[in-house]
Amino acid sequence: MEGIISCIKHSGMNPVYYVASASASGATLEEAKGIEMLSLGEAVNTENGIAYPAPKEQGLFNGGISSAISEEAARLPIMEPYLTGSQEIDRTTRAMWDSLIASSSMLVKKLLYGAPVLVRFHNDADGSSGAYCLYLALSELMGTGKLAVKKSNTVWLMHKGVTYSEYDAASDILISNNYESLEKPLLVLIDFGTAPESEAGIHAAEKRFDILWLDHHPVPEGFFGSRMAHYSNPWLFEGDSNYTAGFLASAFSKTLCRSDTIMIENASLIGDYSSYRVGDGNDNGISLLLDLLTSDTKLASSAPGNLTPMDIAAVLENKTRREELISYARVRLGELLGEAVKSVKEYRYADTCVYLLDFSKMRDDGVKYPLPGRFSSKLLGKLSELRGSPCVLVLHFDSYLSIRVDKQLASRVMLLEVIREMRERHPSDIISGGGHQSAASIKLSGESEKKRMLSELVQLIKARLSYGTA
Ligand SMILES: [Mn+2]
Repeated sequence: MEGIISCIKHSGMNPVYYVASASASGATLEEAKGIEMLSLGEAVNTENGIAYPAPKEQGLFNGGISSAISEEAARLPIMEPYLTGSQEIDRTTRAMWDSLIASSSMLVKKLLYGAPVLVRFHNDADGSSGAYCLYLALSELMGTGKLAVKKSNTVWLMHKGVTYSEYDAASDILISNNYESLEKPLLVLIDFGTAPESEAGIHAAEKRFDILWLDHHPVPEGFFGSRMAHYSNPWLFEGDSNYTAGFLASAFSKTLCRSDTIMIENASLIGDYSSYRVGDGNDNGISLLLDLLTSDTKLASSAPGNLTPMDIAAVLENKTRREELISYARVRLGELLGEAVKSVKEYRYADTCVYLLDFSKMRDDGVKYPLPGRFSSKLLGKLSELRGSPCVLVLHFDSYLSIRVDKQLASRVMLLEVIREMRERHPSDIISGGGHQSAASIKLSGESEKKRMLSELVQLIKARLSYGTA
């Protein structure tokens, strides 16, 4: 096969070469070893997985390959939007489709060049289900040969937190430095980052990467990301946070193939308490499982501290292990909820109630599940159920505060406004804060001011609850 070296991976003993070629049937990418050092852009012939420099007179030229790749990138995405039958979801999907197709073309191009693709996803049921849907689509595309890429350079990274920092950018650039690539590397972000605090990190990353960003967090006014070519967020397309990032990533993967991912989509909707979830709204087990695996990575992951879609696939495919982990998650969650209900402090206010919980006291060392944010959502549900009316929960765990407002009170307490006010008052005590209007978090710079901050936070929430009763 004649081709050109379009990417070189340097991380092992010997470099691995990625050879892009074009034939009558389209563009292809294969992996090869070299018997001598080859350079990026060099014309080669490959035979049995070995690449040899092409004779000078062969007359290969880049132009043919690059136009074959561009044609394929334009041809492969499925132009018909992925519809579910739910009017609200489908309206947003239709509005966003052209933009998803454009991003999909870019991804196909990167894959055909063998460029490194780093996928960072938020470490919860929503983010991980999004990464998993993308992984399934890529596996199917490559497995069926619809995309003639023998091996992609995709790296999956679980992301802890709601912003993309300069530190994250430095770490991603370091990973990408293992590769030399004709085509700019691609960074895919799923379910996090929509906050002004991500700006420095994203700008640093943009020097090295093209960025494909799928998020559903509320878009702040004047947000820099909205101007980026491949930033997709339902808030910009007649939707809101109910259209989860996991669902968005699933819809995005449907530009490439139409495998059935309804169960995973629903796990993302359940995980983020979306009003679009189907069924009785109870957990379908998969959402609980993803919460567990992303919290306690040692249960399933192949690399410490990280979890990949391949790790998730291994658990989902093993029925015994899957059931065992789901039931473990249920039992542990049930126990902690029972304990928490007894330990919360209660501040009654007008027709509602603000609860405060010190979660640090409740977690044994070593067991990370459930993480405080996920737990606070579940606890709010339990407390509202027991009280028989909607309420608010503030949970604190070391310097981390997690706030949850029952959706029925969402028009009275807009958490992103509460957090903005807190930050204006205490710019040096708060490192970061954000999320959704009814589910958000604050990271304090330390614990010395925690008590004061908690009481102010409760006061601010109470004040807002009172607007609605006036
Ligand atoms: Mn989400």
